[in-house]
Amino acid sequence: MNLLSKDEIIFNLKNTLKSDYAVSLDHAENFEIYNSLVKVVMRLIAPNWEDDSQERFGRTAYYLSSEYLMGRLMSNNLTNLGIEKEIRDSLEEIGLDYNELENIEFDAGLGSGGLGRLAACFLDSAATHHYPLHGYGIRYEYGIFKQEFKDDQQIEKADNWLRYGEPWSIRRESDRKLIDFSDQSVYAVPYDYPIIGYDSKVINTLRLWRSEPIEEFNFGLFNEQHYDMAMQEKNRAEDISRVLYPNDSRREGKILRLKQQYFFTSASIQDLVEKHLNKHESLDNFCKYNSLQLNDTHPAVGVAELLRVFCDVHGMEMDKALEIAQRSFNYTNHTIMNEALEKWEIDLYKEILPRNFQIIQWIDAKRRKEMEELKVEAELIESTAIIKDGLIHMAHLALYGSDKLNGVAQLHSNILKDRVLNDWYRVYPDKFTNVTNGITQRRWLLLSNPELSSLITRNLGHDQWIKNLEMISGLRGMEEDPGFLQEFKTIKRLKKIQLAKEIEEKEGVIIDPNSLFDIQIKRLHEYKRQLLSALHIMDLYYQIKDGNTEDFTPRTFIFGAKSAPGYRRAKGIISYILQMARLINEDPDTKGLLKVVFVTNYNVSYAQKLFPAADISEQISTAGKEASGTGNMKFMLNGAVTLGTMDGATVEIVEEAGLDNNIIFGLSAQEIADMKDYNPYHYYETTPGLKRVVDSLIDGTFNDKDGVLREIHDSLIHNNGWEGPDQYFILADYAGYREAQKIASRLYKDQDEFAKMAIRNMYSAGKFSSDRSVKDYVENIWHIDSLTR
Ligand code: NBG
Repeated sequence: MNLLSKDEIIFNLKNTLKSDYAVSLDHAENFEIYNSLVKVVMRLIAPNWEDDSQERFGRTAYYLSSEYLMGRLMSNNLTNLGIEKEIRDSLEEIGLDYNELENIEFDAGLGSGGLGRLAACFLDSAATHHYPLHGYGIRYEYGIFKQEFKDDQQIEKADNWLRYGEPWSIRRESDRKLIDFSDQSVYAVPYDYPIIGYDSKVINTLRLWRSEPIEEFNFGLFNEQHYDMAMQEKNRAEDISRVLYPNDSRREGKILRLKQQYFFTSASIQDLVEKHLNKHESLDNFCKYNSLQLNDTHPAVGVAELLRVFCDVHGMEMDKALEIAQRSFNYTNHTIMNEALEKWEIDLYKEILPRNFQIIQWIDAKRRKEMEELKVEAELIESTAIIKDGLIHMAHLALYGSDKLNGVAQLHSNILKDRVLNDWYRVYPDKFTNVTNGITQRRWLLLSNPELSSLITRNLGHDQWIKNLEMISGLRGMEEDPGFLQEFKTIKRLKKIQLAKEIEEKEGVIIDPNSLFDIQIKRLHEYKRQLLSALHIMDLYYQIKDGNTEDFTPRTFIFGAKSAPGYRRAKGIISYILQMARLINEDPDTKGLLKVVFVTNYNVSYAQKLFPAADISEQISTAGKEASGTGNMKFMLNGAVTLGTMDGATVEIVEEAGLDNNIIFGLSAQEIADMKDYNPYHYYETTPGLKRVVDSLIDGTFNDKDGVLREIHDSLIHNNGWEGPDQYFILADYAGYREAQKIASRLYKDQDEFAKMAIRNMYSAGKFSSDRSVKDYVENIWHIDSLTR
């Protein structure tokens, strides 16, 4: 890559400000400077990017995902290009502050949690290691909502992330695709984002589709002064890519979601077919050159859509097209929670996508016949049906249409085989495989924690861990070196001070960096059990009120989480924690002992400040429910001790870092599965401290205007007719959790020993790089070669 000198950077920046905004540096707004700077960088990478998007001769992998949680792009891209320092220095020279510009950038929040962040990590890893992997998704006009708190409740505001423009993407009008639904047609217009690897010559592409009307607006109606009606079609078209996960509590919302899925998947498949035919004579060898990864079931419509394009448009035989589909697609399952294993009502589906539905029917019939020929028992044929009980089972379509299915951690993959998809496993054992998730150490250590990164590099004597995280194990034993130990502790303290400052500014709460920072940051969901932690905090509070503070380790509990807007109980749990935080923080008796903070609008940028500052990483989901978790890996890499259950990838974390260096409690996945006639009431009555804290939900301690706290309370101990009590075994695990917390606070008293545990976690994190995950996909699923440059 041709790098620019400082003078050239300044010269180009000034010129861009002139040409694009007609302002000189002295009068420019920060966002104008930010946008212009990005444009300078875009010009720098253009030649390489063009080469890489033209190439695609060899076999290439494509990630189809409804979510990409990219976060901010500038610092990541500049670091990966190796020009962050030059840019900083250049800006300084003209009196500008890089950090201020950085704060101008909105997070690209086109995702809601781990699944979307994983997609972003994979793109980074593939580009870094020269693998041709491109992403396809939706360019939502508004990303994940902006969270605010009012009267101790979450409220959602539109995330207007495009307000200042979108300098990192290029709109490619000429590549637009026509998308037909039964009741409307729209254009899918692509916006391409460069995916810049670290110290890499390869630039991959994330292509996000925007939905636009065929006709801008109805001139005739406008002329007749029916202004709203004149814009109706335009709005309807744009609604398709308006927001991430529109509320689907009613039929209209469900239709919109289905349209979103078909919209981006159809556009992507049309695009791939076109690209393929530009290079090859026919579609016969499509599966030789293209590997399509279905990220969960959102793009599963693609199986039938590929058949439509191959057969209806290009005249291929259905049987042959299905065979090619089955060799092109692979499917990753990210959860065993029922609500995410998508099923569509036949009537709704048929109404919107009649042809796609016909094809699914054909596929399902074909599957039945094939299984009959294989002499599969009738019962299995029925249970694995794609269409049954009035519903289309998208996971089954994805499975049948794919070569491989993978879970995202060993335990999760085993649960898929043994329980959730056992019927499929019995028929197609060879489809099943595992790829344990990972995270990119570039964003989650190098960028988020430069201080720790530098300590690692200095002590290893090289920085190869940035591209090969396994190298970090070279620090094994360093915890016994007093100098290293001291430096680690100093850095941890520094990161805690930085976070405390951030929290004071943003949340108006003062926290003490000397206290133990216990952090739980993830989506709010009952299975993740933020409530378990909250109940225990009440327990500590009552202990303080009772005067039992001898030996008390001062602690700060930090939560960050968004709840789905329509998820009543999750919102109730947020409200409970917010009220509790106020009660505790305002009570003079807790001074110097206990603080609780629920950070507002938890997102990637906030996460980058939170992970490095943690002492304890809370990973306390009901065993068997968390498919993998990736936050657990980010904490580990930044030197935190996991306090958690044996769930998801935490099982593998403990395998790598040792049981002695983490604090594990609770029922195992097997024990939970074996739990018959679970009686939480018994625990409620007999577990020390439990009854009092559970009752704090309803005894008037907190405001329960809409009755949700009572509902949560009752759900813990009563059978409500449609579900058993305490679905997530909070009461059964309470004693274990309380004990684990005691152990944590005892361990923390010996600061050196605690830091040693944290360090052992850090240097054992090598396996959890997304570079390794991507290599696993490459070797076992995608079978692509790295590009030589
Ligand atoms: C999430 C799981 C996490 C997992 C990520 C990435 C969904 C549907 N699933 O445990 O809950 O780490 O996927 O695989 O978002």
